[in-house]
Amino acid sequence: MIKKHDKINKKEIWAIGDVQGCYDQLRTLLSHKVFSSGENIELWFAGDMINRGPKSLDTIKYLMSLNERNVCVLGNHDLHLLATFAGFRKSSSSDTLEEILNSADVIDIVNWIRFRPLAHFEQNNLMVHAGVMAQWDIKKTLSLASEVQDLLRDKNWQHNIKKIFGNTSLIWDDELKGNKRFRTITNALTRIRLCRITGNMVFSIKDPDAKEKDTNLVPWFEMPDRKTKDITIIFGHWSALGLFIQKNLICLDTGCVWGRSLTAIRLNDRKIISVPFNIK
Ligand SMILES: [Mn+2]
Repeated sequence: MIKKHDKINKKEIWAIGDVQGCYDQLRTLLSHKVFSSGENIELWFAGDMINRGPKSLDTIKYLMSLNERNVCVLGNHDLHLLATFAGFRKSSSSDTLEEILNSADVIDIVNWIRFRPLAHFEQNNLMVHAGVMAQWDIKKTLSLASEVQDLLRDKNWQHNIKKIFGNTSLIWDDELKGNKRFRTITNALTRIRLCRITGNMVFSIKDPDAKEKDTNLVPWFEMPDRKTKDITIIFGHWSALGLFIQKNLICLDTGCVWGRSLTAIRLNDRKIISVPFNIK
């Protein structure tokens, strides 16, 4: 007889990097034989499911059609769609969100997106789109993520959304209140790459080797005394870093939307599969 916990332990979690509307590549990736065993497989998406790529509408509708066991955390581009829909942010020339905004299903899509989490934690794995602040332990990370999730899930979310956009404050302080607090949480979870050693987030630099030129700059995960060091953190957002795997860190943004590849990793054994942007 199979006990319930045996079944749970057999679960295979596959984490997938930034899709950004690369629907054909996603479907090709998921047609790999490793996904054919079906029901014990759970897919985790590291955010930025849409925008910049060619097929954001197909991508989001496909993700919405997946079983509820699958997990999508929100990235900056997903939040940008919500803010654009709410009229708070304008589309930029590089956006490819019009097909969603003009879709007859836009309300369902927006409502689905705004109920996704900003952080997901299970079996000592934390998935966020970008990163976490050094001072946050796992309990605090999840609790802060839920503060922003509550804003997005509220019936007044279209009013609330302006509270999460903006670059102040760039440094975490437990005493932050109101919009500064919400912005700092959102920026860390969905936009962080490099920090000053003082803890200030820096958004103008993407080069992972920037620390070679400026020793005050460090990737967020190399901040001293980071309180989540014992947890495996799965993230995307940093295509210049690319596939980056250490004992407790997995970056999965392999820049499919920039013509590179879409990557999935099985968390159980770290088997990797990937599909190039140019599918043969
Ligand atoms: Mn991103």
